[in-house]
Amino acid sequence: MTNPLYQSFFQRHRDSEALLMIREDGSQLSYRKFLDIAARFANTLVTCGMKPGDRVVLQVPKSAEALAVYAACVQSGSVIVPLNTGYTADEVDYFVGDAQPKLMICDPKNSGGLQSICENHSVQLETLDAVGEGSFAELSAKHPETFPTIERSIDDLAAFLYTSGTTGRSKGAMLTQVNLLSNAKALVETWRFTSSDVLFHALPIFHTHGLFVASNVTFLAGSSMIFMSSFKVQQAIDHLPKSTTMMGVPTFYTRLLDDARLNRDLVQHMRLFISGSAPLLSETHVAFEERTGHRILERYGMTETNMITSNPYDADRRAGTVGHPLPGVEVRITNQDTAVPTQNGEIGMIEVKGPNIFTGYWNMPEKTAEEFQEDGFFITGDLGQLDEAGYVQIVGRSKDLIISGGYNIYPKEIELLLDEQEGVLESAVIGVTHPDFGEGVVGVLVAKPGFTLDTAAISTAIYSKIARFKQPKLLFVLPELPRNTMGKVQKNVLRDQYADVFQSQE
Ligand code: MLC
Ligand code: AMP
Repeated sequence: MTNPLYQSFFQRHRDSEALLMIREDGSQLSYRKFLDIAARFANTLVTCGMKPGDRVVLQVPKSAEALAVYAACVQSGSVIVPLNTGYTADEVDYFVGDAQPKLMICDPKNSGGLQSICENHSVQLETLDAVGEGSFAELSAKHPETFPTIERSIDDLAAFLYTSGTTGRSKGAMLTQVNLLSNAKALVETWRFTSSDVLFHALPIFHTHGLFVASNVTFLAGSSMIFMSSFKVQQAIDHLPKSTTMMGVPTFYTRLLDDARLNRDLVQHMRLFISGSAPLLSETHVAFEERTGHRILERYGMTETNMITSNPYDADRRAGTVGHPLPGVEVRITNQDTAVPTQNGEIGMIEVKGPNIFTGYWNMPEKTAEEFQEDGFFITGDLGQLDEAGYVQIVGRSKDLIISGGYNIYPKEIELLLDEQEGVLESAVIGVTHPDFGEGVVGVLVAKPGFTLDTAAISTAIYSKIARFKQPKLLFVLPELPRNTMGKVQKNVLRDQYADVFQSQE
């Protein structure tokens, strides 16, 4: 039997009584017990009719059992499609229709709303709640704790992760075993993870950061996790003294800095703090070091590429940079117009190649082709430059993207929805500096002739349509949108105009 991902992450620990995780309620779970659950789940997936390569959509609260569904998918050759728990039924309808899974597992709280959607798509619906109970767990109870691991090759699919796009339609990034395995190996090596590490894990497990970066590194190194359902400062204060590492988005770090209890004593047991998914402000980097003595290690990645660069473990961790390419990963900066590699620190497009890069967007070969150069480099849509020591600096984005608290929000999707509202002629959605989330979403509306817009009514109207985190935190009405001579909306003018709206709310 070969199944490289299962062998590397799980098989090695199959009979190990070593600690995999401490849950939020303080209970402990060994690798062996976790893999017993995963094996029962793998049997359940098979009895639900799942064959290797079939998709299972997972939209459940974070729990050890939710993570065991991932392990079960790896063992049974199923492709996991994790979804943000904030997505509404309308959004889930699109993902289920697009991914064409055999099975969806959801939070029991949402099953009423999702039942008809799943029926329409001929998808079986089961449930799993925040403590790992639900119809899926019940089905698994009758199955054995062993499962004959399904043979998979390194190029077989392991996961689809949906990522929005400039057109507003989400795309399923297809990730293979080698994408995940090569990246986990590079990260364990670069960040020196060992079985002695204890990771404070407070990230969601439906995105690359919490599911792949944090969990895969743990599995590969045989480390342990303190596994929290979400990030809360009080829990970080309670658990950092028992941890050795933490991974977070910049909001985790700014929230910690806002608490006077964060000091050197609290984190003296810590070995490494890692930040990613959104830009870490230099001032956060500096303030964190002053308060704790730790220099945060910033890294850079993307759903389609896994992790691309990292600041060094031993050498200088430079604030405002994302470090060097990971082992086995090639990065180049190219001119935006000519696509020729830039010289002497010139700003250009960040392009990347390596075993970490996804195989394409599900059912979207044209979209996939658009994002690769002919020589196989993937165009990230981020703009960057190299400093004199070869550190990559991200200086902007060529894609119209807002990153709020580490979540990506594509303005087009929100604009399409705002434009549908009664009396709205057109809209523009921008991200401006937000003290907690880094960037916050602002919507700017223009009324149709003869209409007066009620922004509160519009907020209410879109409430159940899209995930809360994507919804504009503020809406403004203008007589018209600023446009350049080509007629293109000048979002930079709007960003300047509304630059301080969240600051002034504090
Ligand atoms: C929550 N809210 C947000 C938000 N998170 N709004 C904007 N941006 C966000 N990120 C809103 C909720 O809808 C709610 O609104 C209110 O804020 C409070 O919700 P909450 O659930 O209590 O929020 P909180 O627990 O404080 O969550 C904030 C957070 C969380 C920063 C801890 O968003 C988080 O864990 N982010 C991490 C995202 C992540 O893992 N990204 C990795 C992507 S992978 P209301 O109005 O309803 O009250 C990737 C690749 C890579 O990017 O390189 O890693
Ligand atoms: P996602 O599509 O959710 O995977 O988000 C990927 C995007 O997050 C990248 O293309 C970057 O724009 C951004 N990103 C990730 N890490 C960093 C970082 N350390 N600094 C700045 N931006 C980042």
